[in-house]
Amino acid sequence: MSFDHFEYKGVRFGVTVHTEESLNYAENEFEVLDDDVFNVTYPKSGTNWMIEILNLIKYEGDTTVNQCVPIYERSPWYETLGFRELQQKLTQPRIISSHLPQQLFAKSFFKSKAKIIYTMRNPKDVIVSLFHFTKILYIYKDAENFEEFLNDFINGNALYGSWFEHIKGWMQMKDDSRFFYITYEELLKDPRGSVVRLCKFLGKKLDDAQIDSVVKHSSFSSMKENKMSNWTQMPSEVLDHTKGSFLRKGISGDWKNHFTVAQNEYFDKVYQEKMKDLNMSFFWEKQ
Ligand code: PPS
Repeated sequence: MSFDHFEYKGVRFGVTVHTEESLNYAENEFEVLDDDVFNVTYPKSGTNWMIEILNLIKYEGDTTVNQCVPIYERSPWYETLGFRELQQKLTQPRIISSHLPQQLFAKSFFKSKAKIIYTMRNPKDVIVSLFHFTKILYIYKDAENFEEFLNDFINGNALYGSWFEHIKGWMQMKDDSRFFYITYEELLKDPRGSVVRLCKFLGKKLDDAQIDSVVKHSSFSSMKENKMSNWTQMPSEVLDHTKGSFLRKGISGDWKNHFTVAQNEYFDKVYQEKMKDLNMSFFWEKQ
């Protein structure tokens, strides 16, 4: 997976998306507020879905903000260039996105009462989603074949580094009361139950109609129709809308249409090896 990159503390970042300075700001200077809510993910794991859900919860099911502010401005990624300007427009409680691995996260978070919601997705579907995304996002060079792409992913040669290290790093916080983790697959299987659990974690009391509204307006079809959520407002120099959509399929298991039997077996072997020291099992391991 080829993109102009530099390394910050051993992790790959994208030239024009990040700088050494923006990452240093995120890690060492950014002041976390006690009521901040962080939406943290490895890329292509459901970040935008969670932005939509969390903002709808914040506004108790009211869709006004979700329909007039672009999703990437509602909850910007605080490690990226341009965040400082967008930050001025955020209202409390701020909902802030990040793809940073745990070891590079804001130091001030660890002294705060702020909360993190960490969303994970079957890595095979992450690979497929990312593979298609590289065809439309300007920072990526011409898409390689899937085999090379898979090997880059496995070796951590990706924007924001290794998926395996990301999961293992963040799972160190799994028992922290400020940390909530969920999977993309759980969101798909039980969107209402997931929203109820999120409200509980956030201390938000929504009635049934408000919860219904959150679920309805964060569905794949609603987001795909909402021009403030479907990334169609992003200039074509950044996202080539002729080659695909940001909201592509929104399903679980699309990897079965991309992996060969041999690639799948190889990935399972690597997965077991790399994840063996994490004493957790995930829904997707049984698929
Ligand atoms: S990014 O670029 O890292 O911020 O992308 P991210 O938002 O994490 O992931 C994009 C994938 O999430 C899918 N998506 C959804 N799936 C189901 N329901 C809803 N509401 C939803 N919103 C976004 C999106 O389609 C991408 O997955 P793929 O598999 O490519 O369709």
